[in-house]
Formats: sequence, structure tokens, C-alpha cells
Amino acid sequence: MRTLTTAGTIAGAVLTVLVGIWAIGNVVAVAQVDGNDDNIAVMDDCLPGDPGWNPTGGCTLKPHQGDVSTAEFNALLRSPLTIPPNAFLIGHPAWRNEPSHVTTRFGKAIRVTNKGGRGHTFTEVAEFGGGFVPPLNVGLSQAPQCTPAGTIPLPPGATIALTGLAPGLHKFQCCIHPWMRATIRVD
Ligand SMILES: [Cu+2]
Repeated sequence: MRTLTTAGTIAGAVLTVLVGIWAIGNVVAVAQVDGNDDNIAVMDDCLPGDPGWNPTGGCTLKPHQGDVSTAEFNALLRSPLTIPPNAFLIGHPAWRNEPSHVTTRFGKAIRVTNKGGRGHTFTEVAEFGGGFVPPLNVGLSQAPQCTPAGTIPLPPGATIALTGLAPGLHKFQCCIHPWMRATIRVD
């Protein structure tokens, strides 16, 4: 389904393609509006120093880079707008892929960088589903491709390059936080 080549860890590298920069007075606004770029950022906003993150790898963001405590993260895992006893996975919106849909041409590589402070994966799946951390699945069945052995860990700062994707629509997700999804269309 895919070929993954590890491009190595490029901590601090600026990989986001910036397609618009506007300077208004002292305010500089940067927008990423082009869905045709070849970079995807894997994002979170964990709160550095929150001991709640420590048992599962901590939070490597610098102070002021992240503001989401484990309590808030867990509170936003499920939607309260459900019919009991159902519970629907929503997941904290700060845990996300940007952009979450990319259109690219056959033969081009797509670089995926973890810009968050937590561990993630960027795993191709046949269908979106749960990951390998059952408490975060909230009713989703585990996607067969989401096994610890079948995924490439993407620690903070790491970059992987996706190459050799066949024409068509490809589905990727984080196998830890399964609401972190992305689609890549290869023309
Ligand atoms: Cu994740």
C-alpha cells in the first residue's frame, strides 16, 4: 500500500510551505491555504510541565508552546452530546494533522513532521478505525494496520518521507490518537 522511508530526525527544521505572508503593521499573519503542498505537520498542544503527561512520554514542547493539560485532553475525548450509553470519540482538536487533506502528483514525496510534544504515528490504513491505545478508541474498533509493530513511531521532531504512493486516495491516521486523520490524493 505504501513505501515509507525514514528521512531522519530533523528537529527544528522549518518544513511547512508558507504560501502567504502578510505584514500588517507589526502583525505578521501566515496562512497555509494551499492544499497542494507536500508537507504535513502532526500537531498537538500538550502543556509542558503537566505531570499528567509523564507516564506516557512527557511533553517536549517548550514553555508557552502548549497549553493543554491532561485533564482537558481527557475531558474533550468524548462528546457529551450522545445518547446514553453511547459515547462518541471526538478528541481534542489541538491533536491534529495540518493540512488534513493533500493533493499531490504521482512520484512526489510527502514529508510528515511531528511538530507536537507527544508521540504520534502517521499510518496508512484501509479504513479509519481505532489505534493501539484502547482507552483512546472510545468505541472504535482497532484498524488492522494499527499495531505497535506495524507502525513507525513518530516522536517529537521526527520527519518521515512518504514515497511511492500509488495514484488514488490514501487514508492515514495516528494509531495513538485515532481522530488525527489525513487523506492524501495522488493524481
Ligand atoms: Cu497522535
